[in-house]
Amino acid sequence: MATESVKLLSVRASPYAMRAILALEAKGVKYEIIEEDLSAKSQLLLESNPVYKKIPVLLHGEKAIPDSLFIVPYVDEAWPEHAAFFPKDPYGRAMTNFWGDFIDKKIFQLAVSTMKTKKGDPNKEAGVSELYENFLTLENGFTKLDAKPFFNGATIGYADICLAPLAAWLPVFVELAGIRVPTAEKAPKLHKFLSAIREHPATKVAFPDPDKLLAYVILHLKKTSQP
Ligand SMILES: N[C@@H](CCC(=O)N[C@@H](CS)C(=O)NCC(=O)O)C(=O)O
Repeated sequence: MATESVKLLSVRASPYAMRAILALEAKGVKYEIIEEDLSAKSQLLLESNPVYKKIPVLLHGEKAIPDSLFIVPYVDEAWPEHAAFFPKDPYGRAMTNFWGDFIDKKIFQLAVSTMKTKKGDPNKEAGVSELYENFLTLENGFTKLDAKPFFNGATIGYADICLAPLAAWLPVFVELAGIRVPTAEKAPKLHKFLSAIREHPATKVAFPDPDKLLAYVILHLKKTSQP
């Protein structure tokens, strides 16, 4: 089945699409990117993710797999011949899923909603403070899972792929949400992770140019913000 065509409905700036690209790159899969315009969604997107109508969607032959959180494990299982994204033992798998979920909800979803909150709104500062605490909690997770430098060990796995787009988006979150990240003294493992992920060959493909990313997000927020 891994010989069927592989296409990804994507948006270059999306951290969720970046996860799907990182997974495909890490597994050495050949794929084609179909760039979506979210202001005029294609019929293909509407049909392949009829529930949420969001990117990314992985098209593998006739199958459509929506959502980065499901695409990454799917890629892991569909191409088992390359380094696995999950540990084999049940506890390691459960904890990898746990931290992946934490990263998605407590880092990305919170950072995005904080970024979209208007300056002066008390929820903005509350979001910034909560994120700071969540980074410290994540540092604890790195320690518990004995990350070196990745949660998955020497090769990237599920939780790493969930977190990796932070390396691309951090300047955007700092600029537009004013988020604060604990220093390297307070969160050495997080900083080590971010350096290692920036050096990972898959990120060279998955991450857009930082200036272009910031310009895109500013424009997108202007277009979508309420008058
Ligand atoms: N939980 C989803 C989130 C995907 C998501 O929010 N995609 C955004 C782009 S970054 C989207 O397609 N938005 C279009 C819309 O909301 O209509 C995932 O991890 O893939």
